[in-house]
Parts: sequence; structure tokens; C-alpha cells
Amino acid sequence: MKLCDGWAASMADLLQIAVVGHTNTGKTSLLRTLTRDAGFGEVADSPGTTRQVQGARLRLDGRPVLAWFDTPGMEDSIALLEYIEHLAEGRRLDGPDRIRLFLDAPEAHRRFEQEARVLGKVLECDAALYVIDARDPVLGKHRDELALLAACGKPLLPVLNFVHAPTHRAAQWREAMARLGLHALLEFDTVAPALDGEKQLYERLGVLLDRHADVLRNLSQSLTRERQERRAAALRLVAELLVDVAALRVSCEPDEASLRASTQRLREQARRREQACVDALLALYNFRADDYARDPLPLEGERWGMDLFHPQALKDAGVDVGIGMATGAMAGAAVDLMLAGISLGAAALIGAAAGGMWQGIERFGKRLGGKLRGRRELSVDDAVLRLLAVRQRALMQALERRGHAAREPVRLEAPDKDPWREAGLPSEIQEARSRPEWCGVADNYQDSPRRAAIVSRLAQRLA
Ligand SMILES: Nc1nc2c(ncn2[C@@H]2O[C@H](COP(=O)(O)OP(=O)(O)O)[C@@H](O)[C@H]2O)c(=O)[nH]1
Ligand SMILES: [Mg+2]
Repeated sequence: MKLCDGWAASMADLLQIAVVGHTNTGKTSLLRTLTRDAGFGEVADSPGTTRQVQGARLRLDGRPVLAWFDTPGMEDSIALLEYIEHLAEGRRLDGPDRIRLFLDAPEAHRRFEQEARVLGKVLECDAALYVIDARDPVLGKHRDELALLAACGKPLLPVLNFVHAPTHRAAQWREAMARLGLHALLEFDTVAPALDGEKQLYERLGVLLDRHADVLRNLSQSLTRERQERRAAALRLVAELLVDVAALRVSCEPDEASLRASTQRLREQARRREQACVDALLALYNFRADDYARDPLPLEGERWGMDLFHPQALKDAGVDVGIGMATGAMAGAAVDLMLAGISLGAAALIGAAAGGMWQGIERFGKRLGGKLRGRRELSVDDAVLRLLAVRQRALMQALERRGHAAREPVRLEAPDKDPWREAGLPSEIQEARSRPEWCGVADNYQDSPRRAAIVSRLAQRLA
């Protein structure tokens, strides 16, 4: 249990909700997602992982307002219901009194110890979420479980988990719940919850828990606000990345060996900058580095996923390469000839480099009458910048939709439609290209109001 100062004192004002249900329906997973904490409790496919009641609290403006309690799975409801009927035989007791009678009976500490923990917790709480694996058929054990839980006399909100599974039986469960008088019901897949899943959850709870409706509404609003703020922060991270990489420049001597070495340096800096953005996004959404899979392809310089400078990465992301990013040792680098006193479009230059960039430059060089002998500057190709935008946007979307119960690493899928895949880059990127001092990882980095404005505008575009 996450204890902190004043836990006992504030307990009385706290709204307390138990999460109950059969073993392995995803109770612990649900709490991971609701608390945005992938480390909460223990999750496993084997039954009975959660043996004790575990708690976690949600805060509003720093004050704890809601305590969640994770409980062990109910495993033997059919036998327990019979036991309680036997205990209560010949006595007129209402539901909660029957449950209390059981809790004082000897079997509550023996055979039904697990169930006693659950029912005892529900009696203490204000309400309970009943988590259902929607792939299961509705069976007698579920009905008996529900009869026991309903006997506690607390509002019960059924939550249908695993509704993304193709074989789910949500309709059947809805009907079965209605027959038990449970008409408010929520579909909430803990691994891939709907974007407004939490909002719906707190709204439904607000209906069931009139006395706590204000707190639940505030909680829901604050979660929505946090989600928007997270999104804005994520867009800023991606915009910063694009400005940094667009402004990135590496200068080199005009011979092939130094051009190659400088290209490597440029690529390495761009890759590292992308990795920093990935790390920051994962941290922002409260995921861990191993939530993001490395691609098994053994590509040179690969840090995560597909190497930024591999033509296949562009293809997979559906990025339109236009006249073609040069392949080979200098792929992904655009050569800028401004320092040689000639302003020549990098794209045109690369377009000429059909069989490799060096030959292309040589050809231009001859045609331009040897004017190319000065130092060169390398920058990152347009197509690579577009790939960065496409990938980071896809990552953002995947993280927004990912529950903290997910255990499979994130896999990015190329979006069907993404304006960043098409040729052409927005004016903000064009401007950043001509401002090497805007590159956050450069030695001569200089922040400026203009850079900040460009980052904001780019963040809006990325949205
Ligand atoms: N695909 C998928 N798997 C889930 C979901 N919820 C839980 N699981 C998995 O189901 C298993 C049991 O989950 P757990 O939270 O430990 O269940 P508990 O016993 O009710 O606490 C674990 O392997 C979870 O990763 C879900 O919504 N979708
Ligand atoms: Mg559990």
C-alpha cells in the first residue's frame, strides 16, 4: 500500500473504491492504467497473483481524494454462497448482515480466506468496480460472485475488460448484468483504453455515488486537463526535435574521405537527438524505455526501431522520397554549397547523384568549373526530417492510446495519411535550416524568441 503522512487522518474523507472480480480478469491491470503506474502490483497470467489487498491513491491539487483497493480474485463463490446460506439458515438477515456473519465465522480464516478479504474490503469501501473478462461466457460462478458482492449493499459498477478481443461477449454480459439490476456498465480495455475511457468511468461512478459526485467530476476534469497538457508537451518535444535536426550542420573538407566521415557524424548526432526525443516522450507518458521495442533488423547505428538513415525506414513509413535520397555511404545528408559561394539546392544536387553522392558532386563540380573546392556543410536531408515527424507523431499517438497495463512493447504502424509523408516541408523547418545556432545540440547553440516562436508554430502544425 502506498502510505504517506496523514494517511489515517485523511482516510475518512477519502472516497474508497474496491476493484473486485474473478481471478485474472485484469483487476491489477485496470489499476495500473488508472494510476498510470506500470509498476503497480503484480500482473501475471497465472491465477492468484494478487493475494493481499493493495491500495493506491489519486490526488487532486496535491490532496488525496480517491483510494483504490486491488483485491485477490474470488475463486470459490459457489461453495461460499452455499456456506453462507447454511450459516444464515432460519435467520432473517439482510445482505450486509449475512456477509458480516460470514466474516466472523471460522471458514473466513480458512477455506474462504481469500473471499473474506474481498468481501471485507467491499464492506469498508464506498463502491466497487466488478472487473469482467468479456471473453468469458457468463457462468454460474459469476452469478454467485455477483450475488455475494451485491449482498454487501454497495454500488457496483461492472467493467468489461478485454473488449478488444475478437471473441468478446460484451452483449451477453450486458444482458446478464441487466437481469441482476446492474444497468450502468462500462467497457474499458485496460491495455488499450478509449481516450475518454477514464472520463466515462468517473462519470458513471458519479451517478452511482451521488455524495461524491463533485469530487469525481473534478477528478475527471483534471484528468482531461492533464491529458491535454501532456499532448501539448509532447508536440513541443517533437517540434524541438525537428528544429534541432533541421538546424544541425556539420562542416567538412571537400574530399571524399572527410565527406564520408562527416556524414557519419551528422547521422550519429541526428540519431542521438531522435533517441533523446523518444526517451522524453516515454517519460512524459510515464512509460519505460523497454516499453518501446527495438527492431530486430541488424542495421548499422540502430538505436531503436529502424535506422533513421536507412532507405527502408522511409519506405516503411510511407515517406515520399521524391527525386530520391541518395543511397550508400552518404544517404540522408544534404550537401550545402553556400560556403563555396554557390547557393545550390541540396535536393537538385542529390537528384543528380544517381549512382552515389560523390559522383554527383563531382559532376556538378566539373560543370561549375571547380568552384566547389571550399569547405562544405552537411545537413540532414528533407526526407529524413519528414521521417522524423512521421515517426514521432506515430509514437505519440501510440502512447496516448496505451494503457499502463500493456506488456507488449509499442509497435509503430505507418499512418495511412500523414501530410508529413508528402514532399515539401513547412516554412518553419525551412527557416530552422538556415539557422545553425538554433540546433540545441550544437556548440554554438543560441536560444532566441524567434526560435521559441518557430517551435510553437511547428508544434501547432504537428497537432
Ligand atoms: N490483451 C489484454 N490483456 C489483459 C488485459 N487486462 C489484463 N490483461 C492480461 O491478463 C492477465 C491477468 O491480468 P491481471 O491484471 O493480473 O488480473 P487480475 O488477476 O484480475 O489482477 C495478465 O497477463 C494481463 O497482462 C486487457 O485489457 N487486454
Ligand atoms: Mg491481480
